[in-house]
Amino acid sequence: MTEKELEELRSRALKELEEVRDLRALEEVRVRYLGRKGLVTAVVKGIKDLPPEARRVIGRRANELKNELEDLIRRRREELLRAAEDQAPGVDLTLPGRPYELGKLHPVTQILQEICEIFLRLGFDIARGPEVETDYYNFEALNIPPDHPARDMQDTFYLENGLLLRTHTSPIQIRTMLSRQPPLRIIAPGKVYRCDSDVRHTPMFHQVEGLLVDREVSFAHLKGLLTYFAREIFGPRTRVRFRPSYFPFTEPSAEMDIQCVICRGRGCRLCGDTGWLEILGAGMVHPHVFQAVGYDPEEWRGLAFGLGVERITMLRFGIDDIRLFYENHLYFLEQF
Ligand code: 2NM
Repeated sequence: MTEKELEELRSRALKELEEVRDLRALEEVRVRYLGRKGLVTAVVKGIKDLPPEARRVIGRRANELKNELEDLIRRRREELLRAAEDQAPGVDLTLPGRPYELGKLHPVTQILQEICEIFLRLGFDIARGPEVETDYYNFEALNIPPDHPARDMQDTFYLENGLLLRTHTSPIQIRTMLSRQPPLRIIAPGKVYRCDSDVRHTPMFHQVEGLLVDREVSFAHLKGLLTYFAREIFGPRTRVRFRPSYFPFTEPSAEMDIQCVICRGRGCRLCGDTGWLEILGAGMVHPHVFQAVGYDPEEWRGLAFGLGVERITMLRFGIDDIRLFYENHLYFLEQF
């Protein structure tokens, strides 16, 4: 850096300052010359590397230029603020702007995505389907007979046209099996509806169901897959157990529990002193379901499972009231 170059830098800075018409442009000039990576700042920083005789002269001139520019910029800012005050009296242009807050994904959405990602990594495809369904896809094809309690008016929202709101995402599996040939690995995430509303139930909630169809699929695969899943969601040390259960669309059927996230198995209010919490239902696809979709039950085996996303989300985050998810209070939602 020579004295001449420094003089040129000064002329440029003065000219640019002259052309400034508003605070934003002024700030741009300030940053360009005096900012952390500014042109004058660079010169000042470089002084120590100059030969001793240049260091004295250039050093003094550079610091003079820095002080001069700081002074001019401060004066120009006051001038612009005064001019603005004249045009809009009473408006304080130095007030900071309104904070621009970022939104967040709903906790249920976060966990829904996390669940889907676990199964995507394992090679499952995501399948989707309509929320308005027919009796056939929602019940009949799933081996749920006409007199089954799950069909009760209490549980199902029936529409005037004979259609209904799906009560689980299983109709997606039925539609997928009808349109694709095995082997098959899918998960079906989505909203489901049940005519049920109290402290523990909301009329709409989210499910993820999974289905794997291949030639040699066993109950051991089901247990291994779901144990892996539980440890991905609740941590690698999570203990699980399987209990026999009943679903019309699977045989045999089971429910999986994890050791209580609060008392770790000792017994507390959350787990009803059992030490265990139910997190999903599962089983081997019933031959009647395969017959309904035209798969040969002698050739193909299927494992299937279904879980409630709100329930998993509550256990993961320690939320004790499902209604909090749908009241839209920011103080609740901002925490996740
Ligand atoms: C569950 C529990 C057990 C299930 C079965 C099927 C189908 F369509 F493949 F037969 N889909 N989902 C299933 C099995 C769902 O939810 C608690």
